[in-house]
Amino acid sequence: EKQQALLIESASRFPPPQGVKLSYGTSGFRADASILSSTVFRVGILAALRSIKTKSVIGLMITASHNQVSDNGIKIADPTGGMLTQDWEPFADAIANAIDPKDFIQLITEFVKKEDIPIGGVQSAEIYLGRDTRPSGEVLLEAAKQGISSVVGAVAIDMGILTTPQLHWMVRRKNMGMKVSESSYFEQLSNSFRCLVDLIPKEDTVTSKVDEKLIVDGSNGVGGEKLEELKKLVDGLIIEVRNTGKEGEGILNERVGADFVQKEKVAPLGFSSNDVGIRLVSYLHVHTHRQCVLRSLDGDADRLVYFHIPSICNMKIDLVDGDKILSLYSLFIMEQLRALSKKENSGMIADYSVKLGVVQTAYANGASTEYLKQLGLDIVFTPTGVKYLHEKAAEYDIGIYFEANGHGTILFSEHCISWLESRTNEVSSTSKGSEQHKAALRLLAISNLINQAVGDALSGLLLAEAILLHKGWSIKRWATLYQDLPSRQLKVKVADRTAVTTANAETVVVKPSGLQEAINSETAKFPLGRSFIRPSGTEDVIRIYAEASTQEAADTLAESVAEHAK
Ligand code: NG1
Ligand code: ZN
Repeated sequence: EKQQALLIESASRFPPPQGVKLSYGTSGFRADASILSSTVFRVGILAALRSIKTKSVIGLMITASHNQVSDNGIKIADPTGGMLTQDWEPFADAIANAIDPKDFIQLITEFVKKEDIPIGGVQSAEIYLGRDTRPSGEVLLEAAKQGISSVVGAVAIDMGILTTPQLHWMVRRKNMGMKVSESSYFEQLSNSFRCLVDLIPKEDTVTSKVDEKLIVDGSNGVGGEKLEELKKLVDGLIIEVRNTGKEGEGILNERVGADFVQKEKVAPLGFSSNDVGIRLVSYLHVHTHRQCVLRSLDGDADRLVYFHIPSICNMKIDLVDGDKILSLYSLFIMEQLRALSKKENSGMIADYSVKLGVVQTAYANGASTEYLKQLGLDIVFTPTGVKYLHEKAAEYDIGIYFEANGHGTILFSEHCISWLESRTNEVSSTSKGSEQHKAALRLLAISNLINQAVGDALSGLLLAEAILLHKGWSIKRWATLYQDLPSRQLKVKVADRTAVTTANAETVVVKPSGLQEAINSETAKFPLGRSFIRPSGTEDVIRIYAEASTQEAADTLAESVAEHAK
């Protein structure tokens, strides 16, 4: 009764927008920030219910990642730090779109009953709130707080401005019974990075000063700001952050960021031909690049791609995308596993074989898949969207997943971690310092460095850097692991993106009928041709991907497939 009254009263303050249908896509709700207050308020309620139901801390992140600055969005972190369970997505859609307040209340009442959620009981609810640097964040934060406090016994804790992966990391860690703060996040990353660097064989370190400097494109978002803080704790890397989002530096995600760099294959603003030969990085909410190597982060710092500008003559970039990051990680982890299973005289014997798996999507460059196959890896494909990749990767002892756009991470099973721990503890003093011992320590350090809740540009960057230092590789060397097949991505605006449905990890169009046949016949015209279309989960568009033996062929194929999709 009291609960109903509270909901009715608070809901009236946040009327839903008319004439828009919102859906909880691959990354929560996203839309123009001006229409989102009601949605965020309602997701606040959902988060509180989820917290009571799971008896755990739930995270609520206000961000629209690589979308333009006027957009915003909201997504939920489940108790493990992963994305909201898919079972609750229909409820999220239903309450976000309920116009009539009575329907809204009824939806909640029914759901609470169906899920048997003990509101007002002994179980309290705790929700961690985070937001990126978008100006609309503050107003939406307030809406979320009001949604949360309209559920009896629910408490919102504002964790401030954070990257998306930071918030997911905090939720995961809190639910593992550990203390949580931003400084513990930075410490864990920098300590485990140091650990990996200390384990680099000494004779190799001389050669490893290959790229002097790492220049990071912060996408004018939260990632740049956080990297500035993290870099103070990281020895052994010279990091320069550009597009930090400070006054006068430029606009969030406007011609900057990992999404821009990866899709457009051009250098972000703030990078010039003076950066030739540097390692550059770009992240979605952050990018990175290294002197003669660049990298790029994205708007909420959950994506990471590297690039470099090979020639002074033009600003064409050589992109080192998520697939290549995945390949670097896979290669290094395989090497450590191989070292671990070698029987030395140390008595340390690998008594179980670690199941290592790699997860990609249809966007993975065909050359990367070929390369990983040749390494002898087990590769599986899922639909686009981190939740699918993450779920699949969790089936392995060590599961590595990446989307081509730089979103990915590495998951270690509990069993694997305790096995590695026992490997490092049990060894006799004589085998300390053996190759096996070091390999186990490296794998443990990786498990601490990499954000196992969700893809994280900051931790992903440090891992890539540690491996490059270990191998003494420049970005150029890394880029030559394999040569990408030329590819092209296009999108077409459509009135109803749900008109297209797909199967087989989105590689085959099911509806409308006949479309797949048309795509097949276009694709067959090109050597090494591969093409697919799918509805975006985050925008009102159909996305087209094409790959072929030359850039011209990939472009032509993409355009002709796009014609069929219109
Ligand atoms: P959509 O809009 O569903 O293609 C995009 C990315 C996904 C994922 C989500 C969430 C591409 C082609 N798609 O999804 O991989 O990262 O955004 O951010 O890059
Ligand atoms: Zn993002």
